Amino acid sequence: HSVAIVGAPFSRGQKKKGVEYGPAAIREAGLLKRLSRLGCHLKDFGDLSFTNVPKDDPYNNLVVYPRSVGLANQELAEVVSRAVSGGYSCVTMGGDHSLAIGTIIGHARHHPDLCVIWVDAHADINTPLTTASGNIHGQPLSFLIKELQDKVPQLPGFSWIRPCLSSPNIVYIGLRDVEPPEHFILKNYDIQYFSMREIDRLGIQKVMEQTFDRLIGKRQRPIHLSFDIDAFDPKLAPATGTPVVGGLTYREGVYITEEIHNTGLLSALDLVEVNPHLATSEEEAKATARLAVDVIASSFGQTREGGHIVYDHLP
Ligand code: DIR
Ligand code: MN
Ligand code: MN
Ligand code: MN
Repeated sequence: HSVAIVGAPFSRGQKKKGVEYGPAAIREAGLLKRLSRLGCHLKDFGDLSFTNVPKDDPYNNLVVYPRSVGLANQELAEVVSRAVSGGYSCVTMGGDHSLAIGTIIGHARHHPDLCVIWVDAHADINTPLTTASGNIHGQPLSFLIKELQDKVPQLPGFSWIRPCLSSPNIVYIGLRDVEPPEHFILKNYDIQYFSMREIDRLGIQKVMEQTFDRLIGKRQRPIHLSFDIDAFDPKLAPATGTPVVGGLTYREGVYITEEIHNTGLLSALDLVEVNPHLATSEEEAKATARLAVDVIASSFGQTREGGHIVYDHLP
């Protein structure tokens, strides 16, 4: 198993300082060692440094840093597509969730038939015209979904972007903070979601069964997992920009990633929105980063039951 590691210390998809330190925190929590111990062959692309865009005025007096987000994602897409073309599964550590624009487009250059599992408290599907916050990390999917493009204006810095996803090829897990225009889009474009309510009702096992039925039931395709750490309950992942009560338990989160590993189809993973500066203690920051490492490790084969090599003779 070959895994590429990309740090994307990018924060201009939202307004809070500190999410650019996510990659360093996840590295410090021991990501590379954990993946090596699982037998992954690693290629570390390091933490990218994105080109600074000065004088990046808001679009419509509202949507912040469009040129910075556009250019950083263009640079990131290049790296992800190189990694995936080289035969690696690509792990991107954020950074805020706007970077999924670049990772998914980069991934789709090599695997145009990919599907997306979006694990998040939020739907991240506002358009630049429906957004209330003006933050692009609440909008990435709007730029990627083909069926939505007549509703999405082109932002400055976004002219390179081509939508690469079809709405039936996305499934959400963990939603619990969806704005009215986003809910309208989910319903109107027939996008499948399992909110926290569906997890309560069905249990996480049935949720994963139905997720795979929808995405890979008819034919196998590469999976892009975009995992926002705020999908977890804030008690487990306090160091994040927009925590929402009532989130995933540790066991639900790990079950999701164990099942995704078991498909053998995981081809790219984003782990985003770890913001060590928003923790109220060092321990909170460390716990959130450790949780991110657990999510990534179980996506690449770490199991709770353990594992073994075949012994000739037990010592
Ligand atoms: C909100 C929050 N829906 C927005 N989104 C967040 O800004 O559009 N996404 N926090 O992760
Ligand atoms: Mn998100
Ligand atoms: Mn979120
Ligand atoms: Mn494996």
